[in-house]
Amino acid sequence: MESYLGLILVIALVVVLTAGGMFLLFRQSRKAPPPVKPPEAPPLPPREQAPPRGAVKEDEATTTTVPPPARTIEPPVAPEIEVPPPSAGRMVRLRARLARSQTTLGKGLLELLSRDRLDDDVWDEIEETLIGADVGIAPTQVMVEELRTRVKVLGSRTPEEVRGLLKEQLLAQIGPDMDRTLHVVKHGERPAVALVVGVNGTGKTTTTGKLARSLVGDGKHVVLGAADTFRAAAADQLQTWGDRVGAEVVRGPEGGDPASVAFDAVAKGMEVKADVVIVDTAGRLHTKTGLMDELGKVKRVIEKKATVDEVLLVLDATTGQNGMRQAQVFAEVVNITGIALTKLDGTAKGGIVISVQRELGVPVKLVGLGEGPDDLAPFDPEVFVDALLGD
Ligand SMILES: Nc1nc2c(ncn2[C@@H]2O[C@H](COP(=O)(O)OP(=O)(O)OP(=O)(O)O)[C@@H](O)[C@H]2O)c(=O)[nH]1
Ligand SMILES: [Mg+2]
Repeated sequence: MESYLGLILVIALVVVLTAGGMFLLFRQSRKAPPPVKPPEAPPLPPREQAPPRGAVKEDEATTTTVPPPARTIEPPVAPEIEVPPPSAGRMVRLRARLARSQTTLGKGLLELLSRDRLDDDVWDEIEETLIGADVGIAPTQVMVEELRTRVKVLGSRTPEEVRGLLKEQLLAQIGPDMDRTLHVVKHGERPAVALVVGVNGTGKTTTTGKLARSLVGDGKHVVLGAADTFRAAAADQLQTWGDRVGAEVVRGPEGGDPASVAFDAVAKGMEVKADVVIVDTAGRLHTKTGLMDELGKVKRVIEKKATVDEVLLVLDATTGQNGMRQAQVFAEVVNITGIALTKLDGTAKGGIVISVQRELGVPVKLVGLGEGPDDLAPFDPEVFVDALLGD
């Protein structure tokens, strides 16, 4: 009996131990495994700050920078002052842009005029090419008439003769003798003043900035006036241009009086004995008449203090006849002294140089040939025609 009891006790002990062990095991398996901590991601390399909106692109080929560009923005450094290249020889540097965009005009005409037989159909095509490139109807007729006479006299033509003929006729229409100098020479102690006008989007602010660079490159002390108070971004855009070349920018509150900003800019120019003050204006206001009234006022207010030496009308070469009509409206309000023809790199209608001068009776003084900071050149008719026709 006693041995039975012992056996039962042993069995009970075994059962209790087995059950306890299984219970522990079961609890263990129901517990979620401890979360595995992912390895720490390596810290991201410090990123360079994105350039501000409307900031200009670097043209490394032509711009020297002092001091060498900083890689990061920390710690904050003073804005770099660039040393832009001078204005001379710019059009030669940019002629490839013209040659590329004006192939229809130049090469097209060369090909047509080189044909053995120049019948009426060919002359019609020549006429269409000129009109299609915005040369304008009257100048086209003069050119075609001249070319017909000259070709008759010549008889058979060598490629050199055809090229010479075209060059001569295009140059005659462009007016190689027009005075294209920018009036930016100071009057004793008083700075010269240039006013930049035009409809919105034509490239006024960009041209003002590029011109400031180019004048700084020519050794002039420039002050800029941000008289486009229509939107705050306009003054910021000009400020970016000014900062890059160390040109002071005079600005006013958004929605403020543009004439008063222009006046202050001229006053600042006089105070710091600048050579040139360039005033950028708005391309739009709430009403069209308002804009024209405002421009007239800006000019009159400046004239209380200084002479407005140059009124540059900025015209977008891609807008053709439409742009020309707008130009007329400006010409009636302010006495335009020169045209800055922008975006010539983006249109095949280079003939607008001829028609706009004819319509407004004012020379093209500057041409915009790209969005780069140094893509503005003093207009040189000879280089222009050579670029159209190729060497
Ligand atoms: N391809 C090319 N683009 C140009 C040229 N000139 C200006 N632009 C571009 O035209 C656009 C408009 O230029 P802005 O200078 O802001 O024009 P704006 O006349 O001041 O415009 P608003 O202030 O709105 O009246 C910008 O994207 C410029 O980069 C040029 O010669 N060639
Ligand atoms: Mg602008």
